[in-house]
Amino acid sequence: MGTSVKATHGAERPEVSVVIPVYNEARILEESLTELVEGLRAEGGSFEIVLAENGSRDGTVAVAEALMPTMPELRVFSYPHPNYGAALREGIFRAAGTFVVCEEIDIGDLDFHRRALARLRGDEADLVIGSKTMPGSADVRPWSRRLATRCYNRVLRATFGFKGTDTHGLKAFRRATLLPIVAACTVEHDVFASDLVIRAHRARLRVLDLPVHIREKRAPSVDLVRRVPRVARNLAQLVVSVHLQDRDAAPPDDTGTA
Ligand SMILES: Nc1nc2c(ncn2[C@@H]2O[C@H](COP(=O)(O)OP(=O)(O)OP(=O)(O)O)[C@@H](O)[C@H]2O)c(=O)[nH]1
Ligand SMILES: [Mg+2]
Repeated sequence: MGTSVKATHGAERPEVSVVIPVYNEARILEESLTELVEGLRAEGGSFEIVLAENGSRDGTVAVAEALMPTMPELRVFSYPHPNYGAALREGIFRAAGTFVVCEEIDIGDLDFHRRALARLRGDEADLVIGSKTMPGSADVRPWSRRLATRCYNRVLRATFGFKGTDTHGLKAFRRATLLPIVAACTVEHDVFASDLVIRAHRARLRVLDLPVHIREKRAPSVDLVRRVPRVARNLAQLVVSVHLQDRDAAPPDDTGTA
């Protein structure tokens, strides 16, 4: 089903894979990637950028491919239908780095990369979340989206007993540790990010939330209200999936009803 796969990095595995789902981002792609790649080169470590595109109709892939000759760290893959979760999941599977940083093209927060990777290299955490709601964070997105994030977190708390402070957005992890969790995720689109974080908590991985300062490079791309029905549907799927997992993991009933 994949339409194109391009890889120009050498045979050696980079230390860090930065996975970025992109959808209709032609307008900001070159500027954002250039800033990110120059920043990462200045850090001095080995890295690749995995652009996970699906369904764009604005020439996003052509812009990315035009950058590849001057950005040997860039890899691009593309599928036909828009799906944030499917793109992120596939990007994580394709990542070659020891560590994976999940980014967004309208963010590019190198300060988060530095702080998260320091914790991962020091083996202080398995999964680091860039939290938009915990003390020390600064979120200058429109009030409606800040409110949506807080309401969504409340739903996750009430439904799954979620103890963290954020699930959507920036995250970083040691790839080998998280791969089984990513493989177990069942929900796509936006809620994939929550599926991943909730499963990591439930698997008792060490999940560390770090505050981030969120400043987006462009206005929201998808209307918030239009996202609600799909998010609700995907959350319902996640409830069922987690319930079934709990049921399958429960010890057999030994009450002896022979
Ligand atoms: N591949 C892929 N990437 C997507 C899709 N939707 C969003 N993205 C990318 O995911 C990242 C975050 O998307 P945003 O639209 O900024 O989403 P957000 O900030 O979480 O939420 P809003 O800005 O409120 O819509 C960006 O890099 C987008 O290009 C999609 O359907 N497919
Ligand atoms: Mg955004």
